[in-house]
Amino acid sequence: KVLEEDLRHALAEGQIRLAYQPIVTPATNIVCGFEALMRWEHPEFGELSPSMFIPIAEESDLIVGLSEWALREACREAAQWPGSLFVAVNVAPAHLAHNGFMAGLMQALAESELPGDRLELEFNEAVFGVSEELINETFGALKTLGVRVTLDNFGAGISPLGRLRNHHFNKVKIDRQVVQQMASGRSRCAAIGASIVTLSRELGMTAIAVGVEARDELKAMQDLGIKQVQGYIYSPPCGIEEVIDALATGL
Ligand code: G
Ligand code: G
Ligand code: MN
Repeated sequence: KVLEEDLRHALAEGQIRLAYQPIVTPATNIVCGFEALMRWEHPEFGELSPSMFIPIAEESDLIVGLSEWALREACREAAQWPGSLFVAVNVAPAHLAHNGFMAGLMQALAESELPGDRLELEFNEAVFGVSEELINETFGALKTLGVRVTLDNFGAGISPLGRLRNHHFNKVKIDRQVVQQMASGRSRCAAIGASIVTLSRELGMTAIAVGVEARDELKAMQDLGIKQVQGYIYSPPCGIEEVIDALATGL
């Protein structure tokens, strides 16, 4: 409750910012985009992770405002990056289900002048709590803007395959736990990893691996033909200044 009260003022007080983690093509080591990850610099408790405060925001009325802010801020910052680098933004289900979602998104693109095809939206499995009709209608509108959609944390939970049949995600992000298990050399884990990659390909989705930390994990992902990798092996999430410096001096 104390945190909820603090969170209510955190945006206005400028305590919330976005960190960015590169997403890399492993064959060439070329960065193709960044995922925006929220950070809260709490005046008393220091830096708080979103895994701690996003659930608080979701239980209150704060999540839509935070999620809208993240989308606008990410578009604004990414518009300054060179070339075709994309930014991936996590979108809370309540934000997607909110009336003003598409209007806010179009405004974020218009005011930043970020081309739609440089924006990706990440949804975790909780998005399947939103009605099929609304998801499809919204995904259709996003597609006309060129905005891509990613299913986040795939393999971590129940992963309803029936819903994958009905919705057109452009990407699936393989969960860190699955990545670790895939590299463990256990055949049952490898089978699950391989089938996620096959399923993605058959459904026309790009598979991306997240949370890759070690060389053997990276090798396992490359052996499976995964074209995009995100994890500490390349870089942790960094502040925007560091990202801009790195983009200027070469990554
Ligand atoms: O960066 P970190 O590993 O601490 O993030 C923890 C979780 O918080 C991740 O699962 C991520 O999806 C989620 N998260 C990070 N930033 C945002 C955000 O801007 N919006 C939403 N809805 N979730 C976020
Ligand atoms: O939205 P999503 O759950 O995909 O967010 C990715 C989360 O994973 C972020 O909170 C980020 O800080 C975290 N992360 C990214 N790379 C690694 C990694 O290599 N190892 C671990 N432990 N966490 C990671
Ligand atoms: Mn994510």
